[in-house]
Amino acid sequence: MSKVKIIGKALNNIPWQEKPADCKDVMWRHDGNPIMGWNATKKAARIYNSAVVPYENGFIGVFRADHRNGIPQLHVGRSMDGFKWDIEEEEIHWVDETGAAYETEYAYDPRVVEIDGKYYVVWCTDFGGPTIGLGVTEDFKTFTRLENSFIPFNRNGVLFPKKIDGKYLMLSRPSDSGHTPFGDIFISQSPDMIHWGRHRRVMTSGQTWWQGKKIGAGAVPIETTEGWLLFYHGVNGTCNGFVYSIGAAILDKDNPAKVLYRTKDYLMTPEEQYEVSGFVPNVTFPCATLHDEETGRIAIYYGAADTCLGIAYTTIHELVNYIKENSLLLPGDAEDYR
Ligand code: BMA
Repeated sequence: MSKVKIIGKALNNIPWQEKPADCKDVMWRHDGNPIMGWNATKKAARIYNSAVVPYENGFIGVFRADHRNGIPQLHVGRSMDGFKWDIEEEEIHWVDETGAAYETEYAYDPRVVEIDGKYYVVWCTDFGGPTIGLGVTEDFKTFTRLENSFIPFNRNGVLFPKKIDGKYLMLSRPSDSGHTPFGDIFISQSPDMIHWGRHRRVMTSGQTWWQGKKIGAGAVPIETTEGWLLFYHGVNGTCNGFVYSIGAAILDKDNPAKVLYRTKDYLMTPEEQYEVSGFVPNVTFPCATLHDEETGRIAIYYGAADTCLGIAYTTIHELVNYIKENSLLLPGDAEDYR
């Protein structure tokens, strides 16, 4: 079988640890997890569900920080090695396209993607209810808000890193205003990042219990020789609340509305102390990856128990083959992809 490859850039300084000899899984945890714990800055009680990208000689990111009033805001953080982060004390203050202040009451679960030298931030914003906010920065100092992508209620907006057929693509998960006991992953197209349409349902929740309640796109999809690799979260409803695990899917290269394969079983589920206990127990929530085209290494950044940040690792060839061999499509998947 030919080697599966990432289509992208080399990243020689990717945070990395080899798979432990006794590990039987396709994804393994960083042995220094969590990389960020309680009270990382004066304002921030908990930093988790955050997005990082390569920048200059190191890394930069937009971090979800729950302030001590309980309200989440977005903060910029910088790192040379991807493990130790310096988080700005002040949250991001947005301006609109005229330069006037344009803030929201809360902001959470950011994703960041570079498209043609600009960094787009997608997050869950307040717009008469939670929905997808979109903004852009070139220097991580001035952050400009663009039109909110969708009307309420929606969460887990994830932009693709390039246009396909001349269109920007965004995954999202229509929801309710609360903690949403349902949810499938949809995809929408836009010619200009303002007008979104041609919505299609990509993947459904249900059937396998770990993702029976709802699913949501996690990290920005990674382009590979086999299609788009998408890490996502799957939620199990239990007698004692939700459990958030990590799965992955491969979407068609030319039309990512069509899911080709998706993991029957989760890749990772809350097991470690910092994942099973915290502000919200039993959450592993992926929001970003770093990846290296040359070695095929992938580092996944995930929020743990809505309290801290962890890293997990995998490699592209092993993971994609695992997904293909252990795939189960659910009723409704790729039903209307056109
Ligand atoms: C979701 C979001 C996430 C959070 C998850 C688990 O609805 O609020 O930020 O990680 O619930 O609490």
